[in-house]
Amino acid sequence: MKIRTYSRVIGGWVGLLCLVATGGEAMPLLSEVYYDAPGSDDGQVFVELAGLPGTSLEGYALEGINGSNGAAGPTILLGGTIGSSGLFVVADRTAAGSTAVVGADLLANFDFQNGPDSIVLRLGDSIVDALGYGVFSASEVFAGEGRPAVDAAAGESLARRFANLDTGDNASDFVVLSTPTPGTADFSPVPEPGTALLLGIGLSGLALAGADGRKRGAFRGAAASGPAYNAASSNASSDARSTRGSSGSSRT
Ligand SMILES: [Ca+2]
Ligand SMILES: [Ca+2]
Ligand SMILES: [Ca+2]
Repeated sequence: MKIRTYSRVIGGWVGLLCLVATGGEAMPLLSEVYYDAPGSDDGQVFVELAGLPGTSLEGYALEGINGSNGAAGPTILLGGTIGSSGLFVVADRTAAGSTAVVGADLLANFDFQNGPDSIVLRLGDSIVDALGYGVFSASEVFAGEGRPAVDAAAGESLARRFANLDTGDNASDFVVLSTPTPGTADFSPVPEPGTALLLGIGLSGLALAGADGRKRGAFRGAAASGPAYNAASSNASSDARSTRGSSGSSRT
């Protein structure tokens, strides 16, 4: 079972490598971001990365990009190694040095803004992955990929839809989770090339990802049942967020 799971992990990352071709090795990706807890965000919010177990995060950094003016910050310098789960959780710490985020791998003092804003994952000066969320006006700065993801409501997170797939379009790659899941993930099966879902989200690179016959790319061999993604919630949030986006960003 474990061997099979591992082969899935490797297979998934081989597919990803073909898709993103970032230069010789599979990079970690943003897996989930939780930037707006109900009420205060202090010690509540987190960013989850996904990558090959054993990947060192030395030299990587997470950085917010302010949607209203493009300013960078906060910047979190990463360290440590992605564990056997394939996930790594960076959690906000309180002034007292603790966090409410269960299973945090690294604590830092940060609070990414409620949208429209962006979060980037850098290796040195190179951007490895980026997620912009919310409704950006013409004068606001989108530093994500493709189209922005929706802006999750307070208490909800944005999570990558497919474990081994980064299409470069945040709106396609991220969905809203009604319940954030730091340290765990239940990725959707990657659809077959030519399916309605595939065509609907424009994942032209899927033929590469599925070329070895593996349809599922969960790092952790998660159960094949449907994910906990809340599509209804996502739609509702989309409606509410237009209003919020136009009122500007805030940190709480
Ligand atoms: Ca990406
Ligand atoms: Ca998660
Ligand atoms: Ca909040």
